[in-house]
Amino acid sequence: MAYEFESATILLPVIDEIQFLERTVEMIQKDCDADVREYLFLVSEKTCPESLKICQRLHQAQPDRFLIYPQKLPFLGGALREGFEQARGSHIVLMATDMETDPAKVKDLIAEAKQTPKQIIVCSRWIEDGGFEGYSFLKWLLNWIFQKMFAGLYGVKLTDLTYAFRIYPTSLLKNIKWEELRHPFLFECLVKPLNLGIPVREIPCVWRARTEGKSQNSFFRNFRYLRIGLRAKFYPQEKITKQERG
Ligand SMILES: Nc1nc2c(ncn2[C@@H]2O[C@H](COP(=O)(O)OP(=O)(O)O)[C@@H](O)[C@H]2O)c(=O)[nH]1
Ligand SMILES: [Mg+2]
Repeated sequence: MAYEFESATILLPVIDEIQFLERTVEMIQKDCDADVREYLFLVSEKTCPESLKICQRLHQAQPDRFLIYPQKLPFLGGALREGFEQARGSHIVLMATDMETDPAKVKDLIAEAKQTPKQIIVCSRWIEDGGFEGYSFLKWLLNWIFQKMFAGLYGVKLTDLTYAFRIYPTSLLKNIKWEELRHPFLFECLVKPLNLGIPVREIPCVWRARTEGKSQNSFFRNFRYLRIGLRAKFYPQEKITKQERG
C-alpha cells in the first residue's frame, strides 16, 4: 500500500472534448503542475480527430509528461482500467475532460492526498459547498435515493459514491480485480475499496452539466450501477484483491 504522496498521474479519458480538454489541462498545470508525474490521455477509435490533435500536440511538446494511450478494452471502464496499469505516479486522479469534474479542485484533491496518502479522497456534490447545476430533477432525486441506499448498505457516512472525481493510491487500484467495462465501473471503483475497509474522505465540488460534446452514458444504464453495488458488498476480500493468500 501507499506510503506517501510523491506525484499524481492524471487520467484523462477523451471522446469529443476539444476546448474543454485544453482548459482542463491548462487549469491543472496552472494550479499544481509540479505535483503531476504525467497526464495520460485515454483515447479510443471513438475519439474525434480534433480532440486527438490536441493530445498529439501536447505529447509532441513534452513526450514524457503527456502520454497518449489507445485503449484496447472497450468503453470508459475499460479505458480507466488500462490507465491504472500504465500509471507511474504514487496516486491517480480520476476525472473527466468535459468540465463536469471542475479542474480547479484537482489541487485540493492532491493537497488532501498529501495529508492522508493511504486514503481515497472523493468529491461530493451533496455536502455544503457542493451541488448540481443543470441536472434534471428526476436524476437529482434518484441520485439522492441511490446515495442513501448504498451508504446505508456499506455502513459509511459518505454522501456521494458515484461522482467519479477522486484521488487514489495507485497501488490500491492496481491490486483490485475489476469487472465492469462501462460507466458502472465508476461505482465499482469505490465500492470495492469500501468492502476492503479503505478509508474514504469527501471534499465538496459543484457538478456543472457540460456545454461541449455529449455524454456516452445513457439514463437507463444507470440502473446497472445497482448490480455491481449489491454484488461487491458481499464478495469475500480474496475475490476483490489480486494477491494470492498465503
Ligand atoms: N477513452 C474513453 N473515454 C470515454 C469513454 N466514454 C466516456 N469517456 C470520457 O469519460 C468522461 C466521462 O464520460 P461521460 O460520457 O461524460 O459520462 P457522464 O458524465 O457520466 O455522462 C468524458 O470526458 C468522456 O469523454 C470511452 O469509451 N473511452
Ligand atoms: Mg460527463
